[in-house]
Amino acid sequence: MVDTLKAEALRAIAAATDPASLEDVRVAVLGKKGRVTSLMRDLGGLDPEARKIRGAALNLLKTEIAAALDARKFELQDNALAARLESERVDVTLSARPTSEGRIHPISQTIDEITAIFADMGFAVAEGPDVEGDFYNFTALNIPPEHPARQMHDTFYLPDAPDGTQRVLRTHTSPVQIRTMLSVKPPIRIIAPGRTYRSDYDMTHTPMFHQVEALVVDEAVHMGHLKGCIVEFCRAFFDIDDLPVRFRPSFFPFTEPSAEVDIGCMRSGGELKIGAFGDWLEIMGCGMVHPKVLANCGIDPTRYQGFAFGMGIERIAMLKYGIPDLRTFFEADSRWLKHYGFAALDQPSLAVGLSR
Ligand code: 2NM
Repeated sequence: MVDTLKAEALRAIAAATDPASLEDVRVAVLGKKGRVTSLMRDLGGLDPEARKIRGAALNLLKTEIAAALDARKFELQDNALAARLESERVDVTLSARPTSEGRIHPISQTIDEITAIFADMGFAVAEGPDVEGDFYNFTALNIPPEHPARQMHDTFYLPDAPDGTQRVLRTHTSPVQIRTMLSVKPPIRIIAPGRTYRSDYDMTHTPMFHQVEALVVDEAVHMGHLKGCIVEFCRAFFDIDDLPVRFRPSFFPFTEPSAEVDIGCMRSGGELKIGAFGDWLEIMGCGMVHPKVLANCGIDPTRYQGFAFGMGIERIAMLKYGIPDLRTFFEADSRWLKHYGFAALDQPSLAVGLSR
């Protein structure tokens, strides 16, 4: 009788799959009206000797069933926790995968790459206004009043400022260098990326385009520093360690001496291969800052020298990324951007790679 009850109770306990059905089993066996409880009550009708033996057996049964109920209760709790952990599983080591269709524009990407290279050489980024005064855009740069760059058909002139000064849309980012030289003492090491404007529109010119210019001013700065800096930049930007770089004498009003910089390439069958020997491709202008420009900015040219260079961002982006048509940069064509654009999370860095 006790053995059958024990076997039935243990089977029911094992069969309970949740806390509620396990509680039902406990009530049916050990509860006030449970089967063990009622057997206990029946003990009163037995003679003392039999009562002692049966009482001991029932107590043992009760203890064993209570232990089995406890064990099953913990087992069910463990199972429930394991199921919950499994269903709420999160792989925290999984990197984020952007679902958006958004892309970084090749101009932004190229500016970020140039910034990463110069930041590594110790340059800071400087900015200035798109609407400039004639002094910062021309006069301080030693560009004379009759210079062709000042002509109506090259420069966008704006109505005069209230104080009578002539306003223009900056035709280069050099006014940022002028503002920097006027406001901070050497040593200076900056790059100035940004929008520039010229009244020109054909296959290879748009009225708004982007430039980055660099300026270094310190004591004992010379042409060797300029050449080393530019060669280093070109090789890092195009990711070609032995990229041929050539300096050709040139003229700018704001530098003396001045040079144009070419990189080696090969043209064959409509294809352009950068880094090969054979042909040359012009990619920027440079020079030692003209003593008059330093003096215009309150820097003593007998104590300080500087070098500067500038390049068009669309042009070098087209060369690096094989973009054939300048005007497509400004068409806001989402198919073009999907093809030539860059993933938002791939930030250019010299440590990880400029462009992946
Ligand atoms: C170029 C080429 C050569 C240049 C010069 C200066 C300043 F302000 F320091 F005089 N800024 N940028 C410079 C020199 C720019 O771009 C083709």
